[in-house]
Order: sequence, then C-alpha cells, then structure tokens
Amino acid sequence: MKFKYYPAFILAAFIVTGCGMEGLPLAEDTDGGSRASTLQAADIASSGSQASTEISNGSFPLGSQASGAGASESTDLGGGSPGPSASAGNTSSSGSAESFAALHGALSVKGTSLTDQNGSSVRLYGMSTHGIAWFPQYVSYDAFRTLRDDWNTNCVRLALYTDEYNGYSNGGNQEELKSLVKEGIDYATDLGMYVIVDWHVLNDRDPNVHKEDAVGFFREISSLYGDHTNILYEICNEPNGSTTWDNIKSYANEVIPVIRENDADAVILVGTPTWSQDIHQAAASPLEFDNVMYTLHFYAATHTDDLRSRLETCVSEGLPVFISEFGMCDASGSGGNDFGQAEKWMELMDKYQISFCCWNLANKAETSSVLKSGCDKTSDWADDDLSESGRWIRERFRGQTE
Ligand code: IDC
Repeated sequence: MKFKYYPAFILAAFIVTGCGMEGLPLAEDTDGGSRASTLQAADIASSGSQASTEISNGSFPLGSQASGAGASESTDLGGGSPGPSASAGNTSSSGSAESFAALHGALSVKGTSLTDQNGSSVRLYGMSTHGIAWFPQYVSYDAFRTLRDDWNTNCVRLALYTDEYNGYSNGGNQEELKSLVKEGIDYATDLGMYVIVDWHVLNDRDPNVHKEDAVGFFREISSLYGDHTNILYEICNEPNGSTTWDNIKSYANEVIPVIRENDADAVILVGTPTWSQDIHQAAASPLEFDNVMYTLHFYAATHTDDLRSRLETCVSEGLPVFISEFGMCDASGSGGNDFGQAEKWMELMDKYQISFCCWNLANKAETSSVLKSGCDKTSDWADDDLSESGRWIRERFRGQTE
C-alpha cells in the first residue's frame, strides 16, 4: 500500500466572491460584456431560471445562459471530518474489508481496458464535481463518503476550471485552489477511492493558452502525490473551437513528461477536439506514451447514434477511451433529460467496460446538477434532496458492477 497520508488541511472560511457562474465568459460568447459581469451568488441563487440553449449539429455550444447558481458565498467544507485509514471498510462494490483502491492498486492501460495491479480489468465510475472554485463545499470527506457508500461509486473527479471567471488562470486564487485539489485527493485517498484531477479547459478552447500554468500545476501535484496509486491526471477537459488534435498532441507532449517525472506510470486522460468528441482523430494519430486514455464526453439529449457509433468504432479498433464527463440532459448542462438515450449510452459503456463520470455534483439550478437548487446539505442526501438527474444516476450507480 503506497498511500502517503497528508493531513487534510482545511481552508478556513474559503470565501467565494463573485462566484456566480453567470459572470463566466461563455465558450460561444462574443460579447465581451458578459465577461465583466460579477453578479454575487446571493443575487442569483434564487433565480432558478434555466439556460435556453440552442444545440446544433450535435456539437457542444455553450449557448446564452442565465441559470441560477446554488453556490454559497461562505463555504462550509463539510467540517473536515477526519477520515479513517485507507484500509477502512468499503461497503461499495467490492464488499471486501479492504478499500477499493487498495484492492486494485496501481492501474495501467492494457488494450482498451484499465487494468489493476492483479492484471484484472477494472472500471471506475463516479461523480464529477462542478467547478471547485464555485462549489468547494462538496470537496469534503462526508460528500465523498456518501458517494462511495450510498451511491456505490469508486471514483471522483475534481474539476478545476482554468479560464472561466475566477478559474485557476483567470483571477482565481491559485494557492487556495491547489489546497482544495489536495484536500479532494486526500479525502478520496482516505476513502479508498480513485480520484481524477481535471484541468478543466473550456473557455480557453486551446490548452496551449495556459500551458505554463498547467505545467506548474501538474508538476506540483504529481510531486506531492507521485507515490499514490489512486490518482489519474486529466490534462485538458474539452479542447474546442479551432483547436486541432495536433495542437492537443503538442500540449500533451509537454505536460505528460512533467507528470511522468514524478509519477512514472500514472494513468493520464487526454481530451480530444470539439469538446472531447473527436476521438477518431486521436485514433488516427495516437500519442506515443503508455497508460494514456482518450476522453469522449456526451450529453444524452444532444449526442446520440452518431457519437455512439464513433465510440464503438474507435474502441473496437483498440482505442482506450474514458468517458470522464457526461450528462443525461443537453450539452448546455440544462434543458430536459433524455433518459432513453442515456440508457443507450450506459449499455454501450457496459458492453465495452468503459469507465465514466457524471456531471455534476452541485446544487446549481441547472438540469445536470444532481442536487436540487434548494438543497443545502453537503452529504448524506435523501431522495428529496436530489434533482431528477440525481435520482436517476444514483439508481444507475447503485446497480453498477465493476
Ligand atoms: C457548465 C456548467 C454550467 C457553467 C458552464 C460554464 O454546467 O453551470 O455555467 O459550464 O461555462 C461541458 C463542460 C462543462 C459544462 C457542461 C454543461 O465540460 O464545464 O458545465 N458541459 O454545459 N461539456 C459539455 C457540457
């Protein structure tokens, strides 16, 4: 067991100012005006209005948005309750006294599968946080414990936005954000879960825009956690716009060696062009590193047969794919859920044993948030605390086997 325990340090009174996501620049936004908007969360928390979004061609436009945020201004980090040792019982999938991450240990990519320390293939599944800068209250031991024990998940994804308002490379307090990432890793480690550190490229479109920050960030995190076997690095969430696979490759060829200096065999997830939909481009020209998986993201009310058949083709031809983000709703993160399409995606992921994370653990007033916008609880959610998305995906996780 190679876990090193870092005492979880608590960000006392991590105050999020101007954290309303309405202040975020939009991917498709050409109106600089929205960038300047710094609505206070409290001003908008009650609005509850949903984004009205135009979806075209199955791609992912972040259309005009006016959804309310459920983030609280002054944040409770869940009390920072001390975790049990990493060998604490895990009532989730394994049913063993040993934790899931202890049981499976260091992962590697063999063919299209994630493979554990014993050579068996293993699937990771769980929730992605929303942007941790805006919703830090869910980066807590108790939230993750609930996801492990009640939702039957074995993995959590920490989404660190880069270029959105107050993101890591756009005004965010980098030290506080890194502390939050470290806390999240520590909580997941204590709970014997795997954890994905997601450098959430979105508004920046091309990961090269903030490459220097990415290099510094991943150097630091991998130097602290290089001996952990439960951490995966996702180096660019969703390149988009005119970003090409060659642009992404050139970024990956710089960032991956930085991580590998400290963590020689970590699994690294790499985003693909067009909001991580163009995995066929990665298949045509893969990276030359071991232990890499390519990400595909889907939103079930937007992406259907075409993207599923692309996934099927690429995986059948040998591409290792990790679905590190998906929603049951449309690509704006709102609109109606399409559970029929979501079920088809689930069946396909089961067929190919693909690992997956669902967007998002938050109480924002948008369809993809799994908590109701009126829910202030940060763990131990009852049925009534969950949104329609939350109720559906929790049921799905509960029935999931590795
Ligand atoms: C959305 C959030 C929304 C936020 C917006 C910021 O749900 O609250 O205002 O980002 O631009 C993605 C992205 C993910 C998006 C999500 C839904 O990875 O950041 O979150 N989505 O739009 N890709 C496809 C959909």
